[in-house]
Amino acid sequence: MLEQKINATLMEALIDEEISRYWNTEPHSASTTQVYRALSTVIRDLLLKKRNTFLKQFTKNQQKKVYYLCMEFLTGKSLRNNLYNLKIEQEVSEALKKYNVSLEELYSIEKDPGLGNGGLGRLAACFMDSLATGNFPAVGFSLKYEFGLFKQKIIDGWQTELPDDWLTTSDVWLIPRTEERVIVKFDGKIREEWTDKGLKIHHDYPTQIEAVPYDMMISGYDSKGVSLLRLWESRSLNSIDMNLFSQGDYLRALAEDSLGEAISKVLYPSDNHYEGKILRLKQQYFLVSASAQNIVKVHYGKYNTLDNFSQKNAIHINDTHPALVIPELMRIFMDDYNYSWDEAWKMVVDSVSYTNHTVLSEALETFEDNIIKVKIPRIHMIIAEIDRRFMDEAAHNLGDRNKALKMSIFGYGKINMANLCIRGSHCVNGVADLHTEILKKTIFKDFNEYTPGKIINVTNGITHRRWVNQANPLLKDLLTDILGEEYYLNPEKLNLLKKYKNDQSVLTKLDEIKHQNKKRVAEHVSRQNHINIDVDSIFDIQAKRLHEYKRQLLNAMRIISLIIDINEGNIADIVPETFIFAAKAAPGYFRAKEIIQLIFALSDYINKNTFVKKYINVVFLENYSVSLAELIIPAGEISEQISLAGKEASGTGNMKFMINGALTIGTCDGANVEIIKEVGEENFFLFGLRDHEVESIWNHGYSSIQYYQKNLKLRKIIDFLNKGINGKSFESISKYLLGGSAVGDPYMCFADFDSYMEIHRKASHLYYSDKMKWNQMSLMNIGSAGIFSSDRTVREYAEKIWGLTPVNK
Ligand code: 4GP
Repeated sequence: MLEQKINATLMEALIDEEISRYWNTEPHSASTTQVYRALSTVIRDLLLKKRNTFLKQFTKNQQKKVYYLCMEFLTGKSLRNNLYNLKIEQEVSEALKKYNVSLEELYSIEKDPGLGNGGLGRLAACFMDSLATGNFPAVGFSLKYEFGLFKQKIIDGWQTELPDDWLTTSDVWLIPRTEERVIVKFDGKIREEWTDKGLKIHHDYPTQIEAVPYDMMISGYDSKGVSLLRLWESRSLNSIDMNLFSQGDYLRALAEDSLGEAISKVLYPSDNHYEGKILRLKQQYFLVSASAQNIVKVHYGKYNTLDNFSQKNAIHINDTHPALVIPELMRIFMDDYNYSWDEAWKMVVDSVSYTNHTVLSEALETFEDNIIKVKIPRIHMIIAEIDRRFMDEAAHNLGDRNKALKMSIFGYGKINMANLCIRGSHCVNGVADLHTEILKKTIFKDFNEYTPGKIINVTNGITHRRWVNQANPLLKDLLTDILGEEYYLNPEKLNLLKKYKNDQSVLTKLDEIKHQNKKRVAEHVSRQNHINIDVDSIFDIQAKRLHEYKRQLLNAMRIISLIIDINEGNIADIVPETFIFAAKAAPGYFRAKEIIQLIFALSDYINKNTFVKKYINVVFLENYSVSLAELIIPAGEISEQISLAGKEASGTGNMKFMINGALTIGTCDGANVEIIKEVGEENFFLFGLRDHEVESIWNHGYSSIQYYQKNLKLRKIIDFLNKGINGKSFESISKYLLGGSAVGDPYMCFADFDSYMEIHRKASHLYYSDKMKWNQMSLMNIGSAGIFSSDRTVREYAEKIWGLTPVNK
């Protein structure tokens, strides 16, 4: 697909040229970092060329484009993904011999751009890959955070956060587009003037911040498509006050500068959680204003009118964070291009769509009405007018103003961003069947009744090319031997693997691959944690953000129960198990940090206790990231997907483990429900309360004490926590579980405990008594995972939401 077919000789020439151009040195004396930078620059420029060719084509066809707005894109490393997708790993590897360096070495020096927290940001990155692969014209918009998600260091069991300076290597992938910078304006006062042409808005903007775009290219696999990820950097426009500077007041002269730059300084480190901070509001408005200005300018430049704006642009808001694009587009259409309210509103609603990623109340965004009024007064005016019109219309249609008020964007002095998103979009989607049903029944019930059909489901997906083919090359080789390469672009073809479920040689090979992947992880654990783990024991992994609702604590409770049994000599049911955890907690989330501390203490306890260690072991891997996930997921045998039913919107880790052959121990939550449907309940270890049971128990007043009193194992766990581990008491966790002033155990670990213990017994018994059956179930999971590819997900978005067609169709 490259204009010039890449071979090793050409590659060498291109790398040489970069080395000599940048460092004026001979190829043989270039350092590894220099070779990394030279190679990455070559690939970046190839992709840029390819994107330009792709752009020409869809521009010529006057095709619709999708703009995907998201505060997070957790892309993972670029070099390997791009070489893989361009299908030139072999040629590059060959070329690198000249520089005495291997591809693996180069891959390892690249830093993960941590521009996201977890599921939501990783999903956005998978979409960019699948959109490019499907030849869909797509642009992602986000911020160029100078510091991505913090680096996690565990010191004495406690998570500490260190800055993540990802730009020191990965800046090489960014192409500055200073000429396309725009101005984002804050603060000021508005004056309205009625003229013979209508209302004129006068606005003084004392704070003006420059938004400078940096472009990152994301290659499709074996396709013409290249997605563009445009990251905005904030710079103060009046970068330095020359008056103050010449008077010698350097610090004050520069202070102005740092205010502007603060906007894109750091990623908010929270997942599924929201805080109404002014800086966050500024980040959000900065992102949407810069992006909307850019979109409109490109459109106008091409068509010389905005009348056809919604036919040519789909604008997607990923979660409510970019919600302000709705009033911002209204502002641009009305104030800058003189459209009437009704015309502008139609253009906005027809082009905008919105995805919800969570039903957790603490994650649903609201901002103080007053903050918006002061910081972005014109936007506040427009939101108020959107709401006024909406309330009049809904009150009229429903014949009941109070009912209409339940959908209002304003309430209790706050602006409800989800209500703004639903009102301003033509389509709203949830991310898994169950999640969408819950949205329709609960938080978006009134909207669903008011505009039936507007809320739809599109189940999440992952790019299997990164999560299997790159992360698990041994499995890729086996699948390719059996199925050929067709599944790379048609993941549904993985289905054909099921024909081999009784083929002993395939099952044995799957077993060997898992073993090799476990060895890789064991080596990493020995290097990082100085712990030796038993590669013949079952690997049970829970890797995801640390959150109460995800219930790492339930997993830890089971480990404690096993320790107690082993110490008491009740070992009849005990089998060797290795528990691997990886998780970051939001820095201010005390309970989550405490749970990390508990897991760490358990690991420490076991590694000091040779008797317990004979049976089980626990490791906590620091600094969970895309790269670490790529290492550990292929080694998973049990995938822990144990959120309290009704709380996890979808999950995508569940899909990544499944496609790598892990069996899931999971609740009926999020996309687990669809995984069960695909793979069959017989190939899934299902446990726990269903979402309606959770709701009913909760509504009747959940009391963890009642479970505690009836259950000896729970009582012993609480005693263990109170007694402390290696001298550290965990009484505060036992209090949290038993309650006091607040409801104890709010995520119902006690209610699901027995069922969780039982399903684990079943799983580990099977693992040790009938490994072939286990491998067969593993094969069925891989074979059923095709539908969870993000290629399918983006096709559904394109058809059902964006009205987007691929180039050349
Ligand atoms: C996450 C959800 O928690 C997860 O279930 C889902 O798979 C993912 O989005 C992608 O849709 N939500 C967040 C968040 O990351 O910050 O709300």
